[in-house]
Amino acid sequence: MAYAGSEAGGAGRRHRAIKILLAGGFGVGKTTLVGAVSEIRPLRTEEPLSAGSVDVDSTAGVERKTTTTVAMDFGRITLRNDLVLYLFGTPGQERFWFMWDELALGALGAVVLADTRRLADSFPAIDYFERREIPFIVALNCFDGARRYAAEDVRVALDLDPGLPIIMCDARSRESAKEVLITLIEHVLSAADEPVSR
Ligand SMILES: Nc1nc2c(ncn2[C@@H]2O[C@H](COP(=O)(O)OP(=O)(O)OP(=O)(O)O)[C@@H](O)[C@H]2O)c(=O)[nH]1
Ligand SMILES: [Mg+2]
Repeated sequence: MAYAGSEAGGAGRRHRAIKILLAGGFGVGKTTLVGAVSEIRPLRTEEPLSAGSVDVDSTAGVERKTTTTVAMDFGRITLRNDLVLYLFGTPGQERFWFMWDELALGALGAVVLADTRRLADSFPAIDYFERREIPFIVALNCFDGARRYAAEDVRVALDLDPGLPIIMCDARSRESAKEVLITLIEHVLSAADEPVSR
């Protein structure tokens, strides 16, 4: 499989394939977003929530949730006819985080999907990408009935840099999910333009 920045195709046609990660806390809508935006039937690794999980993983706000991702979600989207994104959704449950290092290999950037009702669940993902210097944006999945917060309030709560994009989205909507991915690509490109500070 082609990863970040790889190019394929001959005779003047250059195709760029970019690997993007989608991370965030348990049940924030990662699998939903990959399913909404992918033009291939997404690969999913859903398993029923076990009885043991009930005490560990809060389903507050997503009470109807019955399954969880145990390895990854995988989808693909063509942004332009020469630009293809491969989207890897990470598992949200803490006990599967050992998968993240595998999934992060070769990733050009990441989206941290967050639910404002459980904002603190985003910290491990934010911390992970900051430590590895993988560019990321934060997308707030606006669940029905959840209170809306201004992006700047979320920035303060999550202690995010001023230049880091924070956008609202609906993980169920293809157009909204696409906008999230375009915002990330623009952020990655603008970060690449910045002079390296020493
Ligand atoms: N109302 C509403 N429900 C949503 C939205 N996004 C996801 N859901 C629901 O929320 C639940 C959790 O979504 P998932 O996509 O499984 O979340 P996840 O982040 O992949 O969860 P894990 O892999 O277990 O961490 C599902 O029942 C979805 O149908 C949304 O934007 N609005
Ligand atoms: Mg999932």
